[in-house]
Amino acid sequence: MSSSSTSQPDFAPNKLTLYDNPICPYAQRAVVALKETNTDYHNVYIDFKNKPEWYTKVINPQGKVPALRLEDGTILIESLIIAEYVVDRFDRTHKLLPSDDPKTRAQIRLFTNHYDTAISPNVYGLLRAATSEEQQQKTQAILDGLAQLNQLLVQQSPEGPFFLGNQFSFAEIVVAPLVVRLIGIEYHRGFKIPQTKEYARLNQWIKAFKAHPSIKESTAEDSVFIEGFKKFLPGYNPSATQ
Ligand SMILES: N[C@@H](CCC(=O)N[C@@H](CS)C(=O)NCC(=O)O)C(=O)O
Repeated sequence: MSSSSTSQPDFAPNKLTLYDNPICPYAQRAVVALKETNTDYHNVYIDFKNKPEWYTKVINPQGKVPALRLEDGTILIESLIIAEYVVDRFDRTHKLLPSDDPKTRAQIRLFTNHYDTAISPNVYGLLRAATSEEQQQKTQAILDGLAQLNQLLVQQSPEGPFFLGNQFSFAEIVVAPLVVRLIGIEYHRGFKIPQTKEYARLNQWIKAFKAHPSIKESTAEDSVFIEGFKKFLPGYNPSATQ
């Protein structure tokens, strides 16, 4: 992985360049899509505490990762757009986001959309919650959201282990990077997914994708997420933790 500390934009002229930071679940979506499709790319690490000026000027005005620079200089931002682009262009099996099966594509999107709208905001809400009442309420919302996720998994494939049964797909590319970061709320808020029937298919699914090479190879150590989530906690003081 190359460094981002030079004054000129870092990119590879003849191949894809991914601007990345392993702490970020959205950047991991892009990494997993690239790995799943065996796509060669140049990886540029963006240090959030020392972000190069060229990044916001030339690559992504929002200053966020991921961003993907194409061979012709086109810049793509937003993880869902990048992951879909990579899969559409490079997945020769057409199985990650089945191009000939609109219903399955829609079901994958319902699944990813459920996580992004009903679960993720409550995960950040739980970290930010200042009172135990608010923490309980957010914990319950996450549990409800995960129970529904379990149901979506059961409806799609009762056997599993992946959303589409034996086939790893865009559903895991998008959602697994967020689920592996639940260690942050486990550590900071004592949150645990229950080992009960209501969550059995979910637990089976998590175990399967954690062992899957593209997820395993692209997931940072738990300590990275635990440290990274500290900034959401009430009363966070960056100078006290450095
Ligand atoms: N909606 C964006 C979200 C990307 C995002 O929030 N990235 C964060 C890290 S997870 C970021 O780059 N933050 C920049 C910073 O903290 O300076 C996507 O899906 O790509």
